Amino acid sequence: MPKIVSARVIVTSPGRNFVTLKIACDDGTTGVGDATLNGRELAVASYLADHVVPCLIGRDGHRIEDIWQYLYKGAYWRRGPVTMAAIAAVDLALWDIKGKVAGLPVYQLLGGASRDGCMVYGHANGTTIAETIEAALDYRRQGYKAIRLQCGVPGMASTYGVSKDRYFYEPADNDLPSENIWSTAKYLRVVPELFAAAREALGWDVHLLHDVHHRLTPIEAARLGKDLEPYRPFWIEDATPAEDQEAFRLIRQHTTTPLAVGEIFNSVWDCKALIENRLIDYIRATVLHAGGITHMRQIASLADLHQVRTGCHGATDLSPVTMAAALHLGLAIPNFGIQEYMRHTAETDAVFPHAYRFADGMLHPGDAPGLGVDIDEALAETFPYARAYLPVNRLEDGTMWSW
Ligand code: KDG
Ligand code: MG
Repeated sequence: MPKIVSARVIVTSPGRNFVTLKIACDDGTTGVGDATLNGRELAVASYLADHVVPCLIGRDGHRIEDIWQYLYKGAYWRRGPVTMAAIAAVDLALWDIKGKVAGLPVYQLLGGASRDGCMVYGHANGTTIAETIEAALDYRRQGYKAIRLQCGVPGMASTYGVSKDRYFYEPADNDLPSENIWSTAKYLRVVPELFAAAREALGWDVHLLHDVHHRLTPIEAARLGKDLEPYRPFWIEDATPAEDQEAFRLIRQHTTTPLAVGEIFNSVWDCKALIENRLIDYIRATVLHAGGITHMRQIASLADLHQVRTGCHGATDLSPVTMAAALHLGLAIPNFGIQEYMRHTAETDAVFPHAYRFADGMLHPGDAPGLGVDIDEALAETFPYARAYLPVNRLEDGTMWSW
């Protein structure tokens, strides 16, 4: 048995902040896990270093399920993004170690490949519709089969989800949170225009997606879903906040546009009703924020029973460790749908060398034993932590957006 002899928390900021756990065993094997929680990174770093690491030393690193249960149930305080990101980091590192000991890529341990690769979607952004279409055409030329479309809202100075950079999008920007102003009426006018222009320019042989970032009430989301139906979107994402899972029933009653939600979920309990009542089509929870491969596999299995597919979160605040783990899981499970792929910067890729590769609109995790990703600790040390926050959203009259 590989006995855990050390576990270190590494905080680094190669362009943005990442928290990584590196576990080492007495047989010399090491494994890496991602524990990044955008804008709240140090809370997870402390949870791990102060409360989890001391409990890991001396344990059998092969006992992944038992360690998961021990950390989840044993703590008494279940769930929540900080806890579940910390548990995920341990879980990913242990799957990495198991794969290395077995000499197999993790997807083989999960049942083997169910497909040749994981279809991904890229982000086409622009301040205007024309700019977004131009970016989308660029993604098409690179072979993407699915593209997310976001554009600025006329009359609004800035829009969350619309990058200043063509290829790299980093929503967490300031030392203190910046503020965006939001108008639902203006937004609901521009998105159907964006999709009409996109179908005109790109045709019908490409999947088009859109992220609402939880900005609408259920009835407003239903309106957007209906208005987009002629353009057959692959999904609209996070149409309304989902703490109240029942809210999705109202959207569902009004539109056949597929619904995706869950990038901020951290447990199967956050989506149980959504899945069992078939109120969504894609579940966006991730191996990082939903407790690792062990728990995400459970969510995916529940979803499979109800014909819901995965469409896991894959923004840049999820490190290449999460991307690798998501690809191993996505390659293996029967109900993989699509994987978000926001490319990391060259600095991030250098700190996290990885085996996954992009070709023909798909990502493949590669065949290196384990997760096929590591952290270059010497390089990581050259990028010190820099506090950064996600922006806050307000309505035009200055109030915080309600539920
Ligand atoms: O940390 C928050 C980002 O990951 C999120 O805003 C990105 O909504 C997002 C997405 O779908 O990638
Ligand atoms: Mg999103």
